[in-house]
Order: sequence, then C-alpha cells, then structure tokens
Amino acid sequence: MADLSLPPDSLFLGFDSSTQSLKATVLDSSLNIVTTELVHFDSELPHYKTKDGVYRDPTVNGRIVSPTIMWVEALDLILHKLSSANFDFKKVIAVSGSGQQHGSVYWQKGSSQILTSLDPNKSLKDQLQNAFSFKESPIWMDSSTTVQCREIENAVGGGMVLSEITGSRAYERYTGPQIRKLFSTEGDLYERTERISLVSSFMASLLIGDYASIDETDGAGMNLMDIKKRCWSKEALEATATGLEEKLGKLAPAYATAGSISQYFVHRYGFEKNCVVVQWSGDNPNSLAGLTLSTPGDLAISLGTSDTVFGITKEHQPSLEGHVFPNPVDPGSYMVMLVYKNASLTREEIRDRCANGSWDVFNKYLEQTQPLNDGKLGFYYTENEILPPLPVGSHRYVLDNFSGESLEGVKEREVKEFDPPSEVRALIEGQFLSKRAHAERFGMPSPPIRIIATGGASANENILNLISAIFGCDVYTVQRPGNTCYIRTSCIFLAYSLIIGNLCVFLCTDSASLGAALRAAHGWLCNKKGTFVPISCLYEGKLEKTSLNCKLKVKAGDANVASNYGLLMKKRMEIEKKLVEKLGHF
Ligand code: ADP
Ligand code: XUL
Repeated sequence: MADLSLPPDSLFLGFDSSTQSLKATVLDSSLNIVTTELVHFDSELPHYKTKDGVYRDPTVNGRIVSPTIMWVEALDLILHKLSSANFDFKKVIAVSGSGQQHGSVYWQKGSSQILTSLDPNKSLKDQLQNAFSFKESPIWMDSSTTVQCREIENAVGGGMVLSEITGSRAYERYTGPQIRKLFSTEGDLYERTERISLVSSFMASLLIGDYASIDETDGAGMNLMDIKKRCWSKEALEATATGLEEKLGKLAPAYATAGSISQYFVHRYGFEKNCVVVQWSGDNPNSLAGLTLSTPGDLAISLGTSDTVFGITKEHQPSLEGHVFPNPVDPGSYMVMLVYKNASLTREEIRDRCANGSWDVFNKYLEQTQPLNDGKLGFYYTENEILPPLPVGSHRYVLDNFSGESLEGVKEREVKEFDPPSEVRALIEGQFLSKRAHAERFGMPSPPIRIIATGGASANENILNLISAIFGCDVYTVQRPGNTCYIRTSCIFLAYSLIIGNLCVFLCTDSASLGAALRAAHGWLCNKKGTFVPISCLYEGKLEKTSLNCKLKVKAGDANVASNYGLLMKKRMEIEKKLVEKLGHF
C-alpha cells in the first residue's frame, strides 16, 4: 500500500486572515494542535484605527474596507510572536491559510519586483507600503455595489444565468462587482494595477514572494469563475471590466502547491527553504475542511463576524439564493452556503445595549425567558443584510393568539420595543429561525443529521442550546486542544478575550485556521504523491485521536419544541417577505 503518512516530528502551519484578527494553528503529524497564536487588529495594531478590523466609510453608503497594509504587518507580527515563544519554524514542512472571502487586493505595476526581492532585515510593512494601487481593500461587509451587480447580471442574461455560470447571482460583496466599481469610478488606478489578489491569494503571495494563483474554491466567490469548468468565464469577465483576465492570473486547485516559502521567511524566522506553501482558500471552505464535513446530512454553522450555514452536495443546482463553491478538499463535490452579515457584531450591539455589555447577563436573559418568547419576534440589522436583503433597522412584532400549536387566528402587531430579556431572546431566536427557514428553502437537510457549530460565538452554550431546540438535532463543536502549549496560548487568548469581554473564545473554536493547517498537510501529501489523494487518508480510522474530532455539546431535545419553532418560523418568513417587499434592495 502507498505510504500516505506524514513525516514524524513535522509540523503544519495554518493561518486565518479574518475580519477582526489573524490567527494561526499548528498541527503535528498526528494532527494534534501543538500551538495557536493570534493578532487582534483593533487592539494590537491600533495605529490603523480600525473598528472590528474595518473602516466604515461615512461618506459612501455601504462602503466598508480594510487597510491592506494592516494584513501585511499582522503577518510579520504573528510570526514574531511565535518566534518569541521559541516556536521551531524548522519543523514546519507546509503552510497554508484561510482568508475572509471576497476581499480584494490591488497590486500596483512594478510590485512583483518588490515581492521577489524582499530584504529579510526590513519589515514587510516598510517594503510593501507603496505596493498597492488602492490602499484600502474592499471586504465582504461592503454593500456599495448594487448598481454594478445589476449591470453584470443584465449583461450575462440575468441573475439565474450568472448563478448557473459562477455558482451565485451577483452579490455586492463579491469581487467581480467590487472590481467593476473600481474600474468604472477610478479607471486610472485600475489601469495602474498589475495584479488583483483575493485576501487568500494575497497572503500566499507574501509567503512565496511572488504572485500566488487564486484557488478554484475562493475563486467561486467572485462572480467571475465558471464553476463547472473551473476557469475564468469569458462572459463574466466581459461584463465586469476590460483587461481583467491578465490581472487575475491563473486559477489553481486548492490542494496545489503555490510555491516554496520565500527566502525572506527562511532568513527572518528560520523556516526550512523547502517548506511548501499550499494554496490558501476562503475561511468558510477551510472550515468545511477543518470540521471534516463529508456527510451530506450534516450542517455546519459558523458564528463569527459573519454567520454562515454550510454543507456539502454532489450537484450544482443554480439558485437565486445562497452560494455554491467547489469543495476545497474533494474535487467531486460542492460546498453550499448561506451568509448573514448581522452576526456577532449585532449580538454584541444588543449585549451592550440590553445586557450591560456582559455575555453572562445576556445568557441569564436567555435562561430566564421561554422558548417561542411569548410570540415576540424581532429583526435586527445593524448592517445592511445579505439574507434577507434588508437595510439597517430593527423591526419588532408581537404575535397575538400564538400558543405554538397552530397559526390559526394569529396576527402580528408591530411594537416599538421589548424588555431587555425578551429583546435578547428575540435576537437569538430570530437569527436561528432565519437560518433554519432559508436552509430549508435552499434544499439543505431538514432536520440535519447533526449541526457542527464553530466560530467565536460557538463558545456560548446558551446559543448552542437554542440552535439545537430550533433545528431539532444534536449540536457538536470542534474539540479543544489538550497539550503542553495550551497554557501559554490560553494566556494570550485570555488577554484578547478580556478585550472583547469574553473568556475562552478561541481555545476550541477556530476551524478556519485548523482547516488551513489540515489543508497544508493535505497539499504537502498531494505534492509528494504528485497527484490528488483523498483528504480522509490523513485521518481515517483515527479521527477521535486528533484535534479534528467533533464533540457532542447538546443532545436534540423535545421534538415538539422544534415543531412549534417550525410554526414560528413560518410566521417569521411571512413577515420577512412583507419587509423585503417594502424595504428590500432587490
Ligand atoms: P472572525 O473569524 O470572523 O473574525 P471569530 O470567529 O473569531 O470571528 O468570532 C469573533 C466573535 O466571537 C466576536 O465578535 C464575539 O462577539 C464572538 N464571541 C466570543 N465569545 C462569545 C460568547 N461567549 N458569546 C457570544 N459571542 C461570542
Ligand atoms: C462568505 C462571507 C463571509 C466572509 C467572512 O461569503 O462573505 O463569511 O468569508 O470572513
């Protein structure tokens, strides 16, 4: 039998360049976590003056960007932190990473030259300061490109046609509409751009000291790639901007090697020169890998800056709702996903307004209120929402005559406010009723066999209990690491956790950087074998002995409760439909 083992004593480094932080997870050859690290943008790089890692432009409705150079500085800082903790970079034989999806970076003409000749005695930041034609990267939270979305859809024959070609209709945050906006409004800067990267391929470019390809999975989040042929779509390119194909470079499969680590990192941090950099991909696709999601009946719910619901399918069925991406670890299947912009930051807003800024008080309110919230339903949007497409605003309703048993005679009445405990429950029930409703509408498993929860808010057991009650199934989370480095890293996380008002956030929940480390090992193996090998070869028969093992957190409860929630969900969707008709931006 072919040897599919990983070299003993080797390490695999995975990053997650997300909205609020850069995280790192290191796996050993038994796929156990040996160390983790984190750079929190707002607090550790305060000179950029970001809030939640971003700038919300007060002058342009919906424009949300991040300073590109901040991500560059964060990479040097996280490696410096690992180095100061005596991390042995020499043992790392492969690196990969996750990027927040859709965000884009614009390399100025001549930057390739800078990238290939980085001086290890100087910081990345000092050398790349002037490498970008646009200094601010549009990110996934941006909603300023509705005009461009409609233009692109119209040019290819409609939203459904675009979804059939690329896996999604046009979405404001998707990279194609973002590029079209910059091309139409700042044509000279667009002209001066020699390469456009996604956050994922951008970070990989820094590591290999050259332009890295966009991977086929994250590439599907651009409205530019033909999802079946996995190449740039001529129609989509033409509908977006001129001269775009050469600025995008070639696509590569997620399991491919982007290149060897550059001399910069060999000299500055002590990496081995033959350490490979495996293609980076999107954070959600890497979470899918890290959660070892392979059963079509399983659903994952990621509760981070965005909330996402995702699963796998064998078929690509075009739809006007949701997204389809190639599965980053299985060329034979797809990843399907729903995305919510009002997620952790909206939960924080209500925690701060109603629960004295404390998750403990927030949780107490969830405990002291009843399932179905006495018929109180809330819609809370602190950012323009993706799903449903509703603008910033809050809407509260009381359902008269609602017992949970039937909708007969039930009428909604709009109200101005709820008491704080009901407000907290209305928020959480509302967020997950919406996820259940849209997941069912999108054809995801109902009820799922199980849900695997991940992301910062999956540390909250009260939220996990509610997910289980609403979906009517068991809820699992990724197991926490148990090793000697745990104490050290937990101190770092403790510091960060105190900053954001919560304990133990990242000890067990970052599946995106975990998935990236796993994909580093997978890419290394594929490279060694010279062909694709199924990722399951890495953990088959020994999953429970690795840090990838999921742990049962909440057992499915009373089926009646889930069925009553089904009725509340139906009513919520009726109200949502009316709100979209009145206020929706499509
Ligand atoms: P991202 O990767 O998108 O930057 P994370 O997955 O790291 O985001 O999640 C960060 C979020 O986790 C914070 O914004 C915070 O609101 C949320 N969070 C952390 N702990 C809790 C908790 N106990 N209850 C609810 N939310 C929490
Ligand atoms: C996915 C999306 C977000 C970002 C967050 O489509 O927009 O989940 O990936 O990092």
